[in-house]
Amino acid sequence: MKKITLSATLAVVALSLAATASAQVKPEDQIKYRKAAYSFASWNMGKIKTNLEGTYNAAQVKAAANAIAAVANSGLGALFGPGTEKAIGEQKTAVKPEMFKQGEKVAKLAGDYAAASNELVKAADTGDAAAVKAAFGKVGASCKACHDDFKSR
Ligand code: ASC
Repeated sequence: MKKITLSATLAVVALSLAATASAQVKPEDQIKYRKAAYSFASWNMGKIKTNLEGTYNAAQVKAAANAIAAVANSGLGALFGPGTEKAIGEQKTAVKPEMFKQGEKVAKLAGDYAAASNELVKAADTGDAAAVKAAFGKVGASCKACHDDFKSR
């Protein structure tokens, strides 16, 4: 039997709850909201990167880390409902349709992203730039892991 981490298990639960939640949001809005969520997380990643490369402002890093964790823990699976595997009118998506057939893998990736983001918050709370740098790298790696498999262009 395969060993499943707690965060992956929680992500599976989140995905099954997501099926209910996604029914309440129009497919084109699911695409719109998930793109907005990842763009917002990306903006916050950029702020942390700038802090690590220049003057470290602990309050700004904490705020950014919390924003990223909020996105990662928000149950994003709800925004990958049926019909959202390709563009709907003007609402484009870079998701690869294969993502919708690999639930277990996606749950693991989503769980890793949430776990890494939660560690980033803990590191940011310490105010230790070196700890933030390490945790930030792990969050970036969790973003990349999903992009490598499931993001086109
Ligand atoms: C970011 C950002 C991403 C990820 C990815 C990591 O800061 O916007 O999409 O990190 O580039 O490889």
